[in-house]
Order: sequence, then C-alpha cells, then structure tokens
Amino acid sequence: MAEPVVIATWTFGKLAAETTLPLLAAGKLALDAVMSGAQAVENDLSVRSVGFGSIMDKIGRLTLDSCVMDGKTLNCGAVAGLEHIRSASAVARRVMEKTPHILLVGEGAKWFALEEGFKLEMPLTVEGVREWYERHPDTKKKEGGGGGRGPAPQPAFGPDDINIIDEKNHDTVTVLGLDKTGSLGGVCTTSGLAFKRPGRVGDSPIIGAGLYVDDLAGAAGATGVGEEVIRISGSTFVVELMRSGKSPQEACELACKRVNATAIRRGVHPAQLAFLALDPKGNVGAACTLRTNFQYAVGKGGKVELLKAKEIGPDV
Ligand code: SD4
Repeated sequence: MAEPVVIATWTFGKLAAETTLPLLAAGKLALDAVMSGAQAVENDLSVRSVGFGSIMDKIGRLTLDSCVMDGKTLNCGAVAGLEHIRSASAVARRVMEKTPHILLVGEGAKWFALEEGFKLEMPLTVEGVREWYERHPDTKKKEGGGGGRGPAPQPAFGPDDINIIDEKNHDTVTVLGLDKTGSLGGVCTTSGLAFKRPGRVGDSPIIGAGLYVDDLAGAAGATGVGEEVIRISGSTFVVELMRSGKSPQEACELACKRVNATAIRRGVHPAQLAFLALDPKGNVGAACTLRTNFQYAVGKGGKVELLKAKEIGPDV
C-alpha cells in the first residue's frame, strides 16, 4: 500500500492540500481527493485567480479553464472559457466521464454543464469588480495613477504584455495526488491571466501543457504564463523526463531550463512560470523561473507544509 502524498500550487495550495490529504488517508482515490482540494480553492471567494470572485478579462467577463486527469486509465477532460458555472473542474470531470471528448470550450462547455444539471450563477463579487476596476489598464490611463481613489495601482500592462506580469495577475491551483492504491490523479483550475484578451486560453485546460498524469511515469502540473508552458508541452515534458529516470525535482528544473533556453532562442525574456511533479513512489519536486517567487504545499505523513521552489535562471 502506498503512502498518500499531495502537492499543490501557491500559498492557497495549503488549503487544497489540507483538504486532499485526509481524503487520501481515508482511502479515497487520487482523482476524487484532488478534486475536493481544488474545489475548496475554487469556492474560496477571497482567491482572485481561481473560480468565482476572480479578476475578469479585459472586457469584464470571468471565464474559467480547467482540466483533470486520471493516471490509471489516462482518462482526461477539460473546459476552457467557461462562464457562469461555479466549478470548472467539476465540469471538466464530467466531460471526461460523460463524453467521448477531452475539451469543450465557451458556449458549448456551458451548454454541456447545463445539460448535466449545473446551475447558472453570477460569478462576480463586489470586491472582485472593485479590484478589476482599480487595476484595469484603462483605469490607470484615465486616472493617471490612481486619481486618489483606492490604493495606488500597479504598473500598467496590457493583455498582450504577458511575460513579465505582477504575481497578483495570475495563479492557478494545480493539485497532484498519490492514493493508497499507488495511483495518481491531477487537476488544474484557474480564471487564467487577469485582464486577458477575451478568448485567450492558457495552458491550464490543455492536457500535456497545464497537467499530465500517468501512473507508469508520474504526474506534473504547471502555473504561470500559460503560453510558455504550452510552447514546450510543459507537463508532458516533465512526465517524460520522470519516465526516463529523472527525479521529480530534476524533471521540474530541466523544464524550467527548457523554458529559459526557448526564450533566449526567441530573443524574449523568460516568462514567470513554475512546474511541480509527483512520482508513483511519492517523491515530489518543484521549480520555477526567475522572479516567479513560487510557493507550493506538500502534504504527507498527516502534515502539510508550504515550501519555496528553487528558481532556475537562464545561466544555471
Ligand atoms: C494561464 N497558467 O492562464 C495560467 C495562469 C496561471 O499562475 O497559472 N497563473 O496561463
């Protein structure tokens, strides 16, 4: 019997891990347990980057992206650009279970959710709308630096200026778990980049980019600038490195090096992003590119701790 382990992104990963670990310890299957962990974060309205209450896109719509994957069967499902449905991860799982497809987007994803009995809900909170207005690039232009209303705004950026972004403008909860049967499961759920261009989809609902899980090799997930995760097929890259014998830590560091090398080759600044990984023996790893300041939660042996990931610069 395997010892249950969970690993989850960012400081809110602690809530995800604290929710997931007892479920794994009670014998829940990995995918069921990690889903509960991710949904605890989706339901926390104070988290402005996952689920309801998040910062909206440039035109004020809140669209959610998510995917799930089971390491035993390689079953997976995803939704992108989902509006007015509370739990994107629950709909992603339903896509996996009820359709022959892997990814449903936009209106189609919403229709499917309604067919499945999910409720339409208003996803905005007063705090979320206020923060969106105060930090919106157009507000900053109009008010020339805050205009005396509310806190001073952050430096301006646009929806196409994504490589160097304030850490407040993104964050995904990705949760990976190993259950007592020795099987792995993973989930990734987010509202994507704050102020994103309408229609923009990042790595989080893309199997192989934001998440990949295979009991025979390991599980990996990503967070950060999704375009650069997609560009290297990030999570598949990490899992394939574990399949070839690298530890989860080595695999995450090598993925960050690949991101850096790709940026240098393209003549752009390396994006802020991070990878985390869990192998079938319960070993974990995490790494991020420079200035990502990535923290993650690890739960095992009945304890959850928050750790800071190693930063991998272009010259390491
Ligand atoms: C995206 N990867 O939409 C997501 C955002 C994110 O930490 O994770 N940020 O690109």
